[in-house]
Amino acid sequence: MAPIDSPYVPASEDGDPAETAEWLESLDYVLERKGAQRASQLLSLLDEAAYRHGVELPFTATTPYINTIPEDKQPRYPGNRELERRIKSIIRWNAMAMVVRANRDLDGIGGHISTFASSATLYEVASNHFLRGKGEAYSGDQVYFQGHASPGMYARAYMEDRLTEEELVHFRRELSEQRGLSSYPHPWLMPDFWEFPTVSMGLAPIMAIYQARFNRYLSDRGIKETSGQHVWAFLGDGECDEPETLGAISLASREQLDNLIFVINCNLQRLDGPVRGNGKIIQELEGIFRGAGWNVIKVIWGGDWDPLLEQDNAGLLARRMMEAVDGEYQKYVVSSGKFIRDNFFGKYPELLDMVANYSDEKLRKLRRGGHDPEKVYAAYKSAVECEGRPTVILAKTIKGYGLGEGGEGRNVTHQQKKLNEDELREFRSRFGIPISDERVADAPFYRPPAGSPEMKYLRERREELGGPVPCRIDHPVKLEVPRLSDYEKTLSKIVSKEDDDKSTLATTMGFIRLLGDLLRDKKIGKFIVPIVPDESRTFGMDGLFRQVGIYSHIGQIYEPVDSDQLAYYKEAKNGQLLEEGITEAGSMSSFIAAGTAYSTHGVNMIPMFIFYSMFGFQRIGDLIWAAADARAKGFLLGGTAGRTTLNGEGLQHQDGHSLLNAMAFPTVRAYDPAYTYEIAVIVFDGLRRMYEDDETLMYYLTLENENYTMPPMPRGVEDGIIQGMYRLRTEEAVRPRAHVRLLGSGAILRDVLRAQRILSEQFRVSSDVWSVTSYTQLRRDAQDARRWNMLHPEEEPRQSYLEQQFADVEGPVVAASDYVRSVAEQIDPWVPGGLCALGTDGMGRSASRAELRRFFEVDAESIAVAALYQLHQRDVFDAACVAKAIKQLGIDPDKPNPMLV
Ligand SMILES: Cc1ncc(C[n+]2csc(CCOP(=O)(O)OP(=O)(O)O)c2C)c(N)n1
Ligand SMILES: [Mg+2]
Repeated sequence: MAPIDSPYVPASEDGDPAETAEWLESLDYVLERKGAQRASQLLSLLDEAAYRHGVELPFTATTPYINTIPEDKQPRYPGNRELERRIKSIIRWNAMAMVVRANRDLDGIGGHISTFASSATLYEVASNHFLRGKGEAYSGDQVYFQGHASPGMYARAYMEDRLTEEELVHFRRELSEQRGLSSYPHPWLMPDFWEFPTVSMGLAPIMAIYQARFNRYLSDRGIKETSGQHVWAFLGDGECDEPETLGAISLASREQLDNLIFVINCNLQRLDGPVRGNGKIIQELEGIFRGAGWNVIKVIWGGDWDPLLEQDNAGLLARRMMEAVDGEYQKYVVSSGKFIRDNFFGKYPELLDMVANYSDEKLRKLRRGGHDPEKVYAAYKSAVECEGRPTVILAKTIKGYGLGEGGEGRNVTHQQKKLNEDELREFRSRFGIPISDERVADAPFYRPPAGSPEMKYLRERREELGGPVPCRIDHPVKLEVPRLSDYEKTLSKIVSKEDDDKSTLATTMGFIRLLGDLLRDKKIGKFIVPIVPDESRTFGMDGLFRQVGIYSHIGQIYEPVDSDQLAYYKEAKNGQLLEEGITEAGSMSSFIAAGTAYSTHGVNMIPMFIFYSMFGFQRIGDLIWAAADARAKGFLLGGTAGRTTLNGEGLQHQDGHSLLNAMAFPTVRAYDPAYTYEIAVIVFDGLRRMYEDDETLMYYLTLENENYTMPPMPRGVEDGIIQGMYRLRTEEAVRPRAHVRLLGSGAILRDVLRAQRILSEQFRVSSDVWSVTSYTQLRRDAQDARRWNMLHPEEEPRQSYLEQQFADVEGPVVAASDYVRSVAEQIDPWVPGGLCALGTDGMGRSASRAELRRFFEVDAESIAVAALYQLHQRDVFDAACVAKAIKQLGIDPDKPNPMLV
């Protein structure tokens, strides 16, 4: 039987060895005389001829379980191995000590030792020879560090004199007076250090892919030359189970992103145990990445295996390597040399002979590729030199390497945070750290003296590579932006024509027209990055195809089917629109790359990502959270918003809660505008705050697809629109019986206005109607004022914007929106007597808008009834009066509660 997951027939099963030998000799001859290229050509011709004759070759997505780069193709190691080893050992020690001490000082504070222990060589070779700093022109590499390996990054920064001992002592003490080091890579907490948040697994790889593509975009559009920059993503093998990790890899090969390198630390373990105990994660990943067109480099065995592989003419060792599964490889880590001899080599007598003169100790110490700097260097060099394809390096390592009894290779190692005195001593001795027996129990940090060869070497290497990594540049990058007053003409294009009932439009169209004009703006036009996941036509933005072009690195090599049309599908190398296809996660990753370009590239880019609002915060909320952590700026536009406004699509499309999700994101200002002028005001406010005033924000605007009359902007409402509400219309009833306050948002504002008329005409109730653009902003401001007042009880209390607005008007407050009631209920604590919120709680339905609004009880009639009931509760109306109104307005009092059906 062939070895598992290998298409190769082992020599032992060969039916005609003499014939095989002849063929192999011919191959040797060609290789010797004509070289590898000719051999490859002949083999592919043979392959093709065999195929034509109906010979079925097994599908080979994988190669044998040995290193991709053979020993004789390994370049010379350019560094000082001995100094690098000493530096690495010290970094290992400090990283471990940092976690151990943090947990001694505060039990349960957490941290990870074993992840970096397994990947120290991967990082150190990269840091000494490859990862380039930003230099003077933001010209360096962009590096995504595996989140759980952060202690190693801090330990190196300490060696590089970028962090102090005090800071190391305060690892994970982010609230201490002395700056504490953040648990994981969080630019939000360490804005001059970390660039990319990575700890939510699976996000780093997809963000890295789109970052690499965005770098190309910047070059292709002539905005910034990025051709010398690489994007590196250091990942875990367990992390590859996240759908986001592998979900976008075909984009990277399709776009020929040879500026992208994945380094997957294959320590064969994740948190609970083996990643693939019964299989081999490296082979599985190789097959996937090769299938997707990546350059795959496997770094499985260290150099001390080379002499054994050299002798392996019959391929028996390679076969045995392929046979053993990861669960067994993990077991060898914790086993004696004798066990390895008996169990691994002992399977075949020939292999036992091969290692007959190896001591047990030597067998136990045979290294894995990811712990061998020469093998790792060879892989990196080959990766940066690879052209036309992205590279993934699959490096086999040991989780918890060097921790010995303290966790090396054990299933519990991921959670290991404490070492006892013996384990510390053992670790110290194994890595030769100059700390005495007396002091070792305290786990002191160690840094060689300033003028020592280690410190000199370290500094020189980083200088040569252009500066420190990781490093985030935190200077403001200003961009002058236009004002709304410069856009009077646009404003007139997005409101309805007076005296023309047919002049209606949807807020989506209003936004798209504004975007069309902004893209022509001399100050900011070229920096806007419109991003759309295959919904341009839904949002009516297909006109942009022609206006700015769809970005494609290779341009357009076909004549588009609609080339005779005005808005034809124009792809271009300098295209501006990122038409991402159906991937909200990919689009969000592009948003992050563009929205952080001010710090990664020193140029303000303005992403405007428009998507189905249902598939935004709900579906890719974790990426939006990462964007907030990364201090991204830009506009998120939730199209087809509103549970009843997007009426025909049914419950999986109808968004009635993205605003509820959005409220939890501190840097997101979320708005639910009703009119196009509100959109314009919000967009210009955002442009100024983010790009001129350097506020770290993202804007979320819901956009709706219901056409209605868009009135011109009344005077003096701009501030209210931005703060979250303004009074739109007051209607005094004839001989009024009462007064109410009605709040409306989005498309439901029109039902609120209709309710105002019903109340006045049919029930003699006067009212004020307010357009509420953002309950969340109102609440944040009100909360802030309340908190300040509480903490400053002796001072003149502050009044929030919301309280100021309500100061001079009376009456109950009824709010209605196309979102769940909790969105409006956010302001309840500041409404005297409480707020009655109507909303669209429940599962959506496909029906007419009118039917849906009645179903969810947010139509004008339902709003009027709610207002009357509020008045009844305040003894203005009696119960019979409300019951009569319910009847009069045609509402079925026994209809089912929409929240439950
Ligand atoms: C999305 C997400 N889910 C779960 C976790 C919790 N978690 C942290 S590390 C880890 C295991 C990591 O395994 P691997 O990717 O193999 O990394 P290693 O530490 O082995 O290098 C898990 C499950 C997380 N950080 N992110
Ligand atoms: Mg792992």
